[in-house]
Amino acid sequence: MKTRAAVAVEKAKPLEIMEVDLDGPKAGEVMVEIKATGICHTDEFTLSGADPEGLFPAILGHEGAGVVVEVGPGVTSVKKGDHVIPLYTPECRQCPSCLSRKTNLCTAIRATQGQGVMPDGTSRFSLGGKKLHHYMGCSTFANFTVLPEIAVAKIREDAPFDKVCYIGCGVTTGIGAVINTAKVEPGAKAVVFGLGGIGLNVIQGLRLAGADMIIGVAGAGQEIATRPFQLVTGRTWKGTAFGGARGRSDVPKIVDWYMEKKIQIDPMITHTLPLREINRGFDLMHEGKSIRSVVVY
Ligand code: AHE
Ligand code: ZN
Repeated sequence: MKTRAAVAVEKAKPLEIMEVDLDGPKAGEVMVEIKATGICHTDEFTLSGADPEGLFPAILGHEGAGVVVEVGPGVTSVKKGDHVIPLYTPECRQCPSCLSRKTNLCTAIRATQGQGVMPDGTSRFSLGGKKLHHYMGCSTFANFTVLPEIAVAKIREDAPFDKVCYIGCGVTTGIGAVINTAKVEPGAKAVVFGLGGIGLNVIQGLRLAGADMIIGVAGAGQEIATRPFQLVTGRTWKGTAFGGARGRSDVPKIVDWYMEKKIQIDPMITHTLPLREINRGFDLMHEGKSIRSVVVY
């Protein structure tokens, strides 16, 4: 079939809106009609050419929400009509990483995902017979995309796509960094470096966790340093990917928190654009005028 998509034809060039070919889902895969997608700095990082895993031509985008329109053979956990959020960190519940319960970094399909292809080593996207790469296993800058079943989280049907798409990356990373990774306790004091699309979600995570004092500091690109003594005496530095969240298990709960008004999303979505204006979303990010731009199909 054909689908509209914003294609990253080569690095550091604006995305090009075009019709591309999309093959149907194979075994264990689902086709999703993407209804909305956020534009994240990681899309910009890859488009700029700085990402060591960046491949071109590709269909970028990893912060989406949509509806399952077709399932391939053997798919059991979702069905046509289900509302889903694509997961760049999947959750297979079978690989050594998932079974260890020590990490959210499922390794089931990480190798092929990094090569811009589906788990069978091929791409579902093409243009004039030539392969287009998938991106972060999601490619949400296409109106229709194909994902492995283990890389979609089924969510409630009353959640608005143009808001909960942000849970596909920024919201979950920020809140999860506090709850899952730092395990912040009530009464804690916290300093947040950088108040963009992630940092603001770290702050609302800290409020949820009951932090006493939250300090707003530093701009993007600045570095942190400390005396080794600080670490020697017990402090730790930690990184977090997707907020330590296990996507299929945790993302539906975060959608519930939004619907129950326990967390906010709307004030951080500063711009909503049609697909043909997606490059303006990148411009707004460069100019520091947006927190999150969301593209609606
Ligand atoms: N591909 C890059 C790294 C990009 C990166 O750090 N990705 C984050 C998600 S960013 C979301 O906006 C991540 O979770 N990575 C873990 C993973 O397994 O991809 C590189 O340096 O190669
Ligand atoms: Zn992101």
